[in-house]
Amino acid sequence: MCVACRLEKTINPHAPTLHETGFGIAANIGTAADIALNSPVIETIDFTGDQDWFRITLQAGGTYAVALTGLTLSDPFLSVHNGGGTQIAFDDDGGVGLNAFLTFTSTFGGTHYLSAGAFGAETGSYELLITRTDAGPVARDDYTATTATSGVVGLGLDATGTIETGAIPTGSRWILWPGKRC
Ligand SMILES: [Ca+2]
Ligand SMILES: [Ca+2]
Repeated sequence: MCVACRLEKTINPHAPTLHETGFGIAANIGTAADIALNSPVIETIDFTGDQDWFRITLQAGGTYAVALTGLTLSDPFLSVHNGGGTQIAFDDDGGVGLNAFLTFTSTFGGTHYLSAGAFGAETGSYELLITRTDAGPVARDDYTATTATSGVVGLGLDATGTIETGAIPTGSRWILWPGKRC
């Protein structure tokens, strides 16, 4: 239990233990805490200067919105870091009031870190949320559903493809013919 919590418990044994919940979250790329898109995380800034880093894998070219909203924390501060821990974006008061909010477009695919912190000596609980704001990757059709298809399959040979979207229309018929396109 942290010093502040011990003091709080001494004064009021029934005080909530908000200060303990995020105490073990590292402020570096060694963090064991993860966050997923559209899944808000509630944790705490436990002491002056505390930062909680959350790991997430993002796609190159994706545009993301990150919101750090104070619950008992009155002045959140947010930053985004690349896989090596270098800061690539930050915000203090881009949200409502003193809350932090930013959008950024990832220039590379892979591990990123979101850092939840506070301005000055603030402590308290917060909610961190990341969402994707662009349409996401466009599904690429490997073979068309017309006679113009480039797909070829022969007897005794394997052919692979992916159903990227939608469904096979009702009444469709598949005909296999040696050495011919189907
Ligand atoms: Ca913490
Ligand atoms: Ca702020």
